[in-house]
Amino acid sequence: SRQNIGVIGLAVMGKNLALNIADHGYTVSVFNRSGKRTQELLAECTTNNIEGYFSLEEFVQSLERPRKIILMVKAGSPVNDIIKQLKPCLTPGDIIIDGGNSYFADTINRSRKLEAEGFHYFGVGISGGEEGARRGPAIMPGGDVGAYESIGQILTDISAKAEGEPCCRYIGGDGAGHFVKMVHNGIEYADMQLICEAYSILKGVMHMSPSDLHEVFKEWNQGELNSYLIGITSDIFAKKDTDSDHYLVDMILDAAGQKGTGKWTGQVALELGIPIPTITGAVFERYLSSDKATRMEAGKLYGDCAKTKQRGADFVEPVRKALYASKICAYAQGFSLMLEASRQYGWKLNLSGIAKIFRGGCIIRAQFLNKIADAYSDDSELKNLLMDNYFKTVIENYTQAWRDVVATAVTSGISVPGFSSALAYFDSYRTETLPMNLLQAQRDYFGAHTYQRIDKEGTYHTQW
Ligand code: NBP
Repeated sequence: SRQNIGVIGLAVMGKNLALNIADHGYTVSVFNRSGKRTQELLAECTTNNIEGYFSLEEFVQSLERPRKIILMVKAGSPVNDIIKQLKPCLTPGDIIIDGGNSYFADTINRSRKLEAEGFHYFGVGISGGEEGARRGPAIMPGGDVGAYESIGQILTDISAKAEGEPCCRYIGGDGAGHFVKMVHNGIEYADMQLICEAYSILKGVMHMSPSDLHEVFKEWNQGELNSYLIGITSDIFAKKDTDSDHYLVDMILDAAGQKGTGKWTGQVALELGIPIPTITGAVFERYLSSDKATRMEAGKLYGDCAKTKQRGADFVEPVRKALYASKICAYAQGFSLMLEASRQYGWKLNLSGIAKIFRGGCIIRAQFLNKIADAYSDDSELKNLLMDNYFKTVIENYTQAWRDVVATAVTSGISVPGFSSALAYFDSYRTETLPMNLLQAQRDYFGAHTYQRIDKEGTYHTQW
């Protein structure tokens, strides 16, 4: 009998996903460009549910129809290469599923082409890294809703479960799944940056050691900040270096890497006209950090040009509040971006459902996603999370502490692009009268761009 599903690409993600699918009782055929990875997987696995193939044609022939083939290859041209090689072996109705981190616009193009040729194409965001792929990732499938019936059960079975619910649900047409995964990663950038700023402040103004910080984050993880990222941060602060008598975190070079999904989120936000300053700020801060040599030079040039404020133990709680309030703004930005993309691309995204998917398997999994899910299930047309009652109450209660923390950091010369951009986002968002009357006057002055008036209808131009 033929196999239920195929996986192409057996690096970290594909291999673990194949094992996960096999664990759930499905039979899986696997193929990799270089046979070595296939041999390794076959040698390593103990299940009878996996069959390895060394020819793409035989691999395709081994699958039941409609064929379901998951690609877990590097994003970009490898996906095009594989599709090109696969097509002659396929039959109309077969389903190609790209589970990698492809750019959503590429997915839209591939999807249109293949659907026109009679095939089905899914762009599926899969989050959770190696461990997620093996034990249950968050899964965001985008593609033809009819074809989803053939793959939905398998994807749901292998996904993470949060509070008993699968972290997988149909997201929308063509690029929707990859778009949502991209925004997930953008939010992840912001979330990580905000945690790093909390660390920077606590270290800077309270001289906390890694073991103090371990305790602080451990406690924070018991409350409303409870999340995977806060949990691993607490673990990280407890880890001693094996090559020195320091904590490992103190021995790690402060130059951040990235793979580009944060950058894409920023680019798309600029195109769609949605402000996400805390997310883009996090991307920029990684860029800034990566040139350590120049920062060292500038550090010598400017020396100590700010006087560090000293704060006592009662400053931990304001920092926690500032972190939570900033985090709310970062998520508000990411969800606003999805709302606008949903409108412009016609995806009809269910933002409550998406918040629920993020609760398990993925990097930003957190308690507070339940609050976001509630906000959008109470009002699916909600313009911004800041307009929701629960979040309004938190921000109102925390805003004084938040301002105090940002002011302390700024006075002390501690860079807090995340905390401060989130606060500025909130302040701009809630300000009825921004100084853009002046900006409109400037535009009209030098470019005759015209302006509108507050007291009467029409478009005006002045000879300044
Ligand atoms: P990589 O992104 O490192 O890709 C390696 C795989 O791509 C290998 O199987 C390789 O085959 C195959 N490949 C390449 Br490269 N070029 C190819 C081509 N022209 N034709 C056919 N196959 C080709 O693997 P990964 O880290 O497992 O990630 C897979 C996907 O999942 C990526 O899109 C990634 O962004 C995404 N993702 C990764 C993570 C993570 O934590 N790593 C998390 C979430 C999503 P070879 O063995 O013959 O070189």
